[in-house]
Amino acid sequence: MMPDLSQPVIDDPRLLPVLEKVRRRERLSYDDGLALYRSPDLLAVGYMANLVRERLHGNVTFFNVNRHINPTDVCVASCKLCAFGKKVRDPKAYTMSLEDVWARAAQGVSEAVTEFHIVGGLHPELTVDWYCEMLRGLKQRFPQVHLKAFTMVEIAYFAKRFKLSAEEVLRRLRDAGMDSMPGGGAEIFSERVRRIICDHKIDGGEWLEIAAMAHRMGIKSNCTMLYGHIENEEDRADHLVRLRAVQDETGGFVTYIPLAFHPDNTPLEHVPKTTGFADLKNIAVARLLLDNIPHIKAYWVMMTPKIAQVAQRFGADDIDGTVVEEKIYHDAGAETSQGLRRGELLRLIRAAGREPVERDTAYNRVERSESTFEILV
Ligand code: V47
Repeated sequence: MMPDLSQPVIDDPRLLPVLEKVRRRERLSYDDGLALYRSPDLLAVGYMANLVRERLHGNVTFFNVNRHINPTDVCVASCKLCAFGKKVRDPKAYTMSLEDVWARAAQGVSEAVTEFHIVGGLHPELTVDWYCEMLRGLKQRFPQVHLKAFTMVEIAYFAKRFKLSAEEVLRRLRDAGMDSMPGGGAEIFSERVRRIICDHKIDGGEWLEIAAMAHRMGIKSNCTMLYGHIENEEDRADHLVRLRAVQDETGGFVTYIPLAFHPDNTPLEHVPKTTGFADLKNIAVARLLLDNIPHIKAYWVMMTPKIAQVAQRFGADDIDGTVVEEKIYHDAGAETSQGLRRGELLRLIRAAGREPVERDTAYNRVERSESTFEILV
C-alpha cells in the first residue's frame, strides 16, 4: 500500500498525543516536554516545531546587525560554567575606560548597526554612575542604536553592591539609556545543577523575579537556557515551563535563546561538547513548549552557522546578528568566527529556503536596498 504522504511520518508513537495537541493548538504540558526531550525521533519533533514556527512567522527568518561589547571580564563570581570571568587582580583581566567603551562601539560601526549587546562580569569596584555614564555616552554618540544591556544577574549584583533596590537600579539604567535586556545568566533554574555550575549566582527564582520586575517597568528582555552540561531532561522541561509561567504574567520576553555549553577553558572541561542532534532538539522543544514567547533564536555563534541554518526548519525564526567580537563563547573555545558579514547571513538564510528579514531589536523591519547590503559591514 502507498504511504499517506499528506501525513507526517512519526516513528515514535509516544509523540502522537503531542502531535494531536499541536494540531489543535493546545498548550503542551511539562510531561509533553519530557516526552519530546526523551524521544529520538528528531524529525517528528522538528516537524511539529516547524508547523508552529510557520504559523507564527511564515517563511521569514529574522536577523539583525549588532555588535557585542563586554566592558570588563572582571567578575567576583567563580562559575564553573564560565571561561570569561577573571579576578580583579588577575594580570590577564581587563576593564575598559569609558573612552575605550565608546571607541570600541565606534570601531567599524557604520549606520548599519542597530544594536549594541552589552554585558560584563560582576566588577567589585565600578560604580553605578560609571555604568550610567557609559550608557549616556553611547546614546549621545549613537542615538539611533538600541542598547540591549545587562543581565538579571548583573542587576541583582548592582543592587547589592550599590545598596539600592533592584527596581531603583533598573530605573537609573533605563533613564541613562538602557532600552532592553539580553537573556543571559539564566543558565538552568534547577537548584541541584545551579549549586554545581554557578554556585555564586542568584538563584532561578531571583532571576525570574528581576525579569518580571523589568517587564512590569516596560523594559523588555530576552531569556536563555544553558544546556549540554550536567542537567537532565527534567531540568530542561522545568526551566522552559518556568519561563512560560512568567511570560503568562508579564508578556515581556521577546526571544528565547538556547545556549549550548562550551566546556573548553572551564572547570567543566571534561564535559563533551553538545551534538548537532541536541542543538536542534533544544530549538524544536522550545518552540513547542514556549507557546507565548514570540521568537526562538538559533544563535549561530554557539551552534555554528551550519546548525543555526538548519534550525530555521526546526522551529527557529531568528539567527541573531553580525555580532562582531564575541568574547564569552570564544574564551570557552568556540571555533566559529567572531562576526559574520551581512551577506553571509543572507546567503545562509536563503539557502535554507527562508526569506531573510533584517530587524531591529524590537523586530521592526529595517529596510535597506540590496546595493546598501553589499557595501555596508
Ligand atoms: O550569560 C557563559 C552563557 C551567556 C559559557 O539576549 C556560556 O539576545 C556556553 O546570554 N559555554 C551569554 N555558554 C550569552 C547570552 C546571549 C547570547 C546571544 C544573544 C543573547 C540575547 C544572549 O552565555 C551567559 C551564560 O549563560 N555562557 N559561559 C560557556 N562556557
